[in-house]
Amino acid sequence: MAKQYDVLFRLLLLGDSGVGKTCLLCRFTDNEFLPQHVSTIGVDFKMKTLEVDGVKVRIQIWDTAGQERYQTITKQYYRRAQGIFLVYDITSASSFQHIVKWVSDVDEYAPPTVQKILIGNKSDEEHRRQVATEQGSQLAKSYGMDFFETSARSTYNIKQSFTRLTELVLQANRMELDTIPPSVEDNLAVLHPEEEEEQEIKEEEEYSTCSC
Ligand SMILES: Nc1nc2c(ncn2[C@@H]2O[C@H](COP(=O)(O)OP(=O)(O)OP(=O)(O)O)[C@@H](O)[C@H]2O)c(=O)[nH]1
Ligand SMILES: [Mg+2]
Repeated sequence: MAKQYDVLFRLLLLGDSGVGKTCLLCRFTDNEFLPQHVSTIGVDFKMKTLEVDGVKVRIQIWDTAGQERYQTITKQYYRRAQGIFLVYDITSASSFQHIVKWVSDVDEYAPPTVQKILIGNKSDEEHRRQVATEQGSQLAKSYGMDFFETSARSTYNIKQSFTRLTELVLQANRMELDTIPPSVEDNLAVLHPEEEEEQEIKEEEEYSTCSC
């Protein structure tokens, strides 16, 4: 049967509890918004296929719990990520200050080639803003990352930010993809074979707790 995608990448959502990681993911994959905060337990994931630069990219997006007590579990997922969203909440100065700590965990546990972007979520809550857009863009610049303010509630910049991180991961892996001979069956997906993906999903499903 023809493969529905060319390549599979894993993206990870990190940031303090309550910044809106689960809502960003549910908005992107299912176009839904959850008004209540149901804390993620451990990790959860969702899949979506995007077409970027003519390549069909299947993305497996891992949503992690921001709560401290799950961090032993969530850190085990860093090493297999090719792209990471570092998320803070524009109405929470502490969630912004903690980005430094999230970045240092990523430096310690994720592969050095991992692509990162900074997200300031809840941009619809302008009246409660504690972090200026300029502060977010300066911090992103200091880390050499792209920066987006988003709103899972209004959908602002949701598709753009997921597409941008996917593009960055694709660019970072492009050389590897281009060196695979076109005659190889299912050529691009050879980087991350489907069998491996299915096996891993089975193993990982025991953690799946999505509430949307
Ligand atoms: N106004 C507004 N509220 C949002 C937005 N995104 C999320 N929220 C709200 O923020 C709260 C927390 O959202 P979650 O997505 O559950 O947060 P989380 O980062 O996944 O939290 P943990 O799973 O505990 O790490 C919920 O009440 C959401 O409705 C947004 O863009 N705008
Ligand atoms: Mg969550």
